[in-house]
Amino acid sequence: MGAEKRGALIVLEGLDRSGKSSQCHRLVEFLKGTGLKVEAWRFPDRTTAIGSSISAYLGGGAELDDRAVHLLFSANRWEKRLQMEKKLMAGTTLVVDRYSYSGVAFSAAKGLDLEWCKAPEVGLPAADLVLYLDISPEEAAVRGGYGDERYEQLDFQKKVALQYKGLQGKRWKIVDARQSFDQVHELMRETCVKTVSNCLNGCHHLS
Ligand code: T5A
Ligand code: NA
Repeated sequence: MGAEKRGALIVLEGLDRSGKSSQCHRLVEFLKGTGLKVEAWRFPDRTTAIGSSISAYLGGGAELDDRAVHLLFSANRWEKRLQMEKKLMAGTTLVVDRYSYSGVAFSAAKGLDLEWCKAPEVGLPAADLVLYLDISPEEAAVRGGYGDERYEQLDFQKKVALQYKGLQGKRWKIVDARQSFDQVHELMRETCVKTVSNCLNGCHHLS
């Protein structure tokens, strides 16, 4: 995509239980309230055939090779690519709960080669803004529902946190996710409004 006028691709990333889903919905409601066209998306999208295999794996009910799982997560994004691009080009902003960065961070934390992990993500729509909900693995672990799924283990989350650090780039904003629900939302608002406005005016720079 070039410098067309379009919606923004805003991604929320962070450790399990950092508050992504809660903040994603809150942010979408806020942006809608300003009159923008905006939708909440999430990956994995568990509603597709690929997504249901991922869900079975995450729930512990299926054993799969680590590389096969990695490619399933990536394929789950690719199967949504056309729809994502259409929405963005039509001026709709997408607030996405996890994206390629989760794919890379979680698989690399298992010990898979970083470049191998990144390769299948190349060519997917690029995020205009990545909001990283920053919380220590220890603090996330005491939050509700922790431990229900495969990756929700303290030692593993520490490795994921290290991988995320290595992925941070210039389109990232680090948000202190230890704050209250309302405070975290406040911290994200301004930069989101600015990003959406840049995209709608065609002032963004896509690689
Ligand atoms: N994965 C994902 C990969 O390995 N590769 C990939 O490519 C992708 C896309 C499932 C797993 O898949 C892995 C990563 C994950 O391990 P998921 O479906 O996004 O991914 O996981 P969920 O279990 O749905 O979500 P999370 O565990 O990541 O939680 P969230 O969305 O970060 O947190 P949220 O909003 O649900 O909140 C968690 C709890 O904390 C409380 C909430 O009330 C809730 O109880 N909370 C707060 N408490 C205090 N202060 C605050 N500010 C709070 N905000 C929320
Ligand atoms: Na979530």
